[in-house]
Amino acid sequence: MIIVGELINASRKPIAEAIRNQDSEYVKKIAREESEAGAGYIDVNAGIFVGQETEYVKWLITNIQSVVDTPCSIDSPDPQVITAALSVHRGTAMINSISLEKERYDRLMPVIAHTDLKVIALCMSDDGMPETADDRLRNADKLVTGLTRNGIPVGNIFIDPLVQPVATNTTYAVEFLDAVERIMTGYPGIHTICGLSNVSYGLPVRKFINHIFAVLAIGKGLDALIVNPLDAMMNASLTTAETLTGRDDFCADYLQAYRKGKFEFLN
Ligand code: THG
Repeated sequence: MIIVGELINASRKPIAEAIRNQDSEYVKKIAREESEAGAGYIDVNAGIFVGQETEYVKWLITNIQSVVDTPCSIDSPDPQVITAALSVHRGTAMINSISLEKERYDRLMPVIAHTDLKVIALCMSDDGMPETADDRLRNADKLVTGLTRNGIPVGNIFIDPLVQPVATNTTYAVEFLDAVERIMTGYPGIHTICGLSNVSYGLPVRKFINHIFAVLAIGKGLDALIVNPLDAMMNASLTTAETLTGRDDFCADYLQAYRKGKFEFLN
């Protein structure tokens, strides 16, 4: 499982505060913690700061990269922010994200074409969010075709089918899960990724719903997640789900997690 650590997001109060106060020590501490907990990428999002997003994303990346080698996932809908962020990022970043929205697609594609960047591609277009698995597959197919034609190898593409709240429409979770399965079988070597919090929007005990949903998605082949890498229960669930779905030879990862005390919180 490829983990993208979600904590350096200005929609979280402590990060917004740290940015406002230019508290680089706090940002570095969270980056170290996410990296040590096993994040393969550190998501960086300053989207709430309209007009200063570019400046703050660059500041965050520079601070993160002063303490860890883990590459960043540059999380912005704005191709100009992503371009500026890439100018300070060293190593191979993840782009979060491209979509079929025309302006975003046309402005971002030339920036990422023929690079070895990892690219998250959202299954949405100017027609809006996808509802059904068929909507997601139609969008995924256009994205894979466009990205590969622009020299992005399929193995560097992370399709985000987009999670919708199950409280809004009880078909939403199933349609998402079906899409994951069809994308993973239809495009060998591709990755699928998502955030989890939208699925539980409007329901109580959200964290529990998010955990179960992650496990179900792993059952369909999901191989990357934008999550809090410090969440012990989530980590235990993810490791175990991978073991139970045939992705852990000799149960080696499960046993290693056990030896490292990752299941002790259950005692
Ligand atoms: N897909 C893609 N990118 C995304 C999302 C997605 N980026 C943003 C978001 N969704 C994923 N990132 C976050 C970041 C913070 C939170 C949720 C999603 C959040 N955290 C809680 C908090 O801080 O209160 C809880 C964190 C915790 O468990 O401790 O709200 O879907 N491509």
